[in-house]
Amino acid sequence: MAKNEELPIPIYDKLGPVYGEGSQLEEAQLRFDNLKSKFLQFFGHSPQLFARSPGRVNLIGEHIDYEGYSVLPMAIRQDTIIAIRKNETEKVLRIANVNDGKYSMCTYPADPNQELDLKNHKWGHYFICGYKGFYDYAKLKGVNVGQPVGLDVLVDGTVPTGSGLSSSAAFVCSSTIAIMAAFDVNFPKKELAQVTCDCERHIGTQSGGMDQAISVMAKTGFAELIDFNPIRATDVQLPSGGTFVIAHSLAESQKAVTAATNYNNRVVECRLASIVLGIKLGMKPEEAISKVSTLSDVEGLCVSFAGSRKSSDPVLAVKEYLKEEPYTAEEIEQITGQKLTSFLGNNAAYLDVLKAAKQYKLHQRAAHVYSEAKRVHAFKDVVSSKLSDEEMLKKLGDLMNESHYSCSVLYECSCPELEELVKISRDNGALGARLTGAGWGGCAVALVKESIVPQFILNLKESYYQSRIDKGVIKKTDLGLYVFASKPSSGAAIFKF
Ligand code: NG1
Ligand code: MG
Repeated sequence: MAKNEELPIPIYDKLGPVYGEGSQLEEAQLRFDNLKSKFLQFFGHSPQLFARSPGRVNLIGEHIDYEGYSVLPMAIRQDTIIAIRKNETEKVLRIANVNDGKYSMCTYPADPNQELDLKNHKWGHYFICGYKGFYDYAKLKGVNVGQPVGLDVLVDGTVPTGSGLSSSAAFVCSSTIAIMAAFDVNFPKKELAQVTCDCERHIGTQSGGMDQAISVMAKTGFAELIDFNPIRATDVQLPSGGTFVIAHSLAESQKAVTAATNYNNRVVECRLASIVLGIKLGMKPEEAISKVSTLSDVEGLCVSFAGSRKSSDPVLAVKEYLKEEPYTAEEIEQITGQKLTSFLGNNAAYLDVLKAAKQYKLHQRAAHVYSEAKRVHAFKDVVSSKLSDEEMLKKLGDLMNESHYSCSVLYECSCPELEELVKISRDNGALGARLTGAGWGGCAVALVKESIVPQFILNLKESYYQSRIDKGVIKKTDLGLYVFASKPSSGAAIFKF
């Protein structure tokens, strides 16, 4: 039997295989009916087909995908659904949203070579990422898709934006898949995972491939261990008796807008840390600059002699070779013998980081990445061990807490709201709780004993959300959108009916 990642995106003629049964299926049916009738209203004809791709919650392995390390997310039920139709008469891309009060229609030329105006961020840009990605890949594979035609597109997303649940990947993946299906093409999942990861970078964030990989490859009932280079997904069966509760801090992290000081800044710090570490571990500066791009690239060189005992633990090498005080650009340039702009300057996003940064915390960022990479494998090992479910859950919770500490203290990607939410979660019986996704706002994920989940959610409502409802930050009736328990859901799909 072909492996999951080798298979193409499944094509269904009904919703059941993805949305199950009962109220969930009914809800999905209503959404698709609404999408179909609104499409007709907007564009005057019916859609050709539909595509969906889910958001995800990352259980452990934060900010390490772009460093080449494995991560462990699961897909959630919230997703982006897209209706699409080729339009041979009008050569434009018309991208509309069912929520047209918040997201008004965007139009773009039907030109796969267009550049996105990043200074003028529009929600439709994410669709164009998929559009460019599809054409680039079709060309690479020698698939003839003819002259560009117009596309009519209607989007309905239920993944909360700026929440660390990857609404962006749900949108980019469903877009790419809808376009691909509209051209009657279907690529294997692992190729799509790579294409969508690469093309989302057109938005400016220099992200890793976790979100797209899980969105494309997820399977109902499983979290997935995602490896990179090459992309691979291994099913992870979570122990019974535990549930993951996702809670939004209500601080929205606008990653596309704050990239230069937050997300991309950390990508650059890791890049610099890997080069400096490579040099300290014996590489020639020119060699390190040309060959090393991630911390995983230099892990093999990491030998340290702390306490006169030889060790190949990269965390110890960081302690020995990277100073704790932040580095200035000049200090790094002295070590590398080159201007930072000369080896990072060909990437506009990196250039923005260099302009904004005053110093670089190489020790802390590298310490986080190497220790977090170990925690991912520890998590996987616990799940596959012979421990009782109860013991497993306790250990998984501990690992999640350690991960949060590292994100918060070493990677500095938390924020006061997330700290409060994580503390409240633990105070109310969570076995572990941590920020999830990029951070600087967005959601926390807590591992909670199944038996106390309803009470846990009630307590969170009381201690975290009530004051925010009173202040009018959110509506009481919307609470279910901000705090919910989640089971591992399925990956991307195409619907033709
Ligand atoms: P979020 O913020 O959840 O979309 C981002 C990156 C991931 C990963 C995490 C941090 C994008 C599209 N995704 O996720 O690749 O690096 O942060 O672990 O930016
Ligand atoms: Mg995202």
